[in-house]
Amino acid sequence: MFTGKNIVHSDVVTTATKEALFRRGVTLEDIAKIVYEMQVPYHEGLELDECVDSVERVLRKRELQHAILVGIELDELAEQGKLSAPLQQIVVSDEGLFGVDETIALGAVFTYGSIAVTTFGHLDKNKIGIINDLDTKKGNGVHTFLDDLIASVASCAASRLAHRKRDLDEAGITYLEANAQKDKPSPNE
Ligand SMILES: [Ca+2]
Repeated sequence: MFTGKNIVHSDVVTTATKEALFRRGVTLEDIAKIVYEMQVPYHEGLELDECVDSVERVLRKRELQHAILVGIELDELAEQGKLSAPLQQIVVSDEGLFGVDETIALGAVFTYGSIAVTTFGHLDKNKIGIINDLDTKKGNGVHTFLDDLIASVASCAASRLAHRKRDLDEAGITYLEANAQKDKPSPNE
């Protein structure tokens, strides 16, 4: 019978997700910088704060939260040598044919549509920002899942921004104007 007793509140999951990223040395700004790099060619007046905001919003999505919690947990257990053989060795060595890290991360981007999927594919091939930092820091902790999860969050946030830009275009305002309007006190204040 469904009693709701075993339900974890969304806020708890959101907090745990952000804490897991911070614990692994990843800030929202780190991810936002990737979003900025991916989207600035298409967005006149795009600001890093917009990208941070977009990252913050996609991190409220359960699909992403669950992927992040599962992936980071596996990285951490592998780091502590707590996985059983042969999975322990496969995760630690970030074996090229493993692919489950990418599958989990990719599974979380579908909710943001085709722009998120193609951005994820691009980031998988062209590691930029903190994804590249993690890649070059190999041997310094296990980040087999983390790099793909960051690509996933960045792709979703980039797609969200792209769609927002389209909405603004249709409303006849640019990012610059929208930002300026946001900074203005509302007439009722
Ligand atoms: Ca990986």
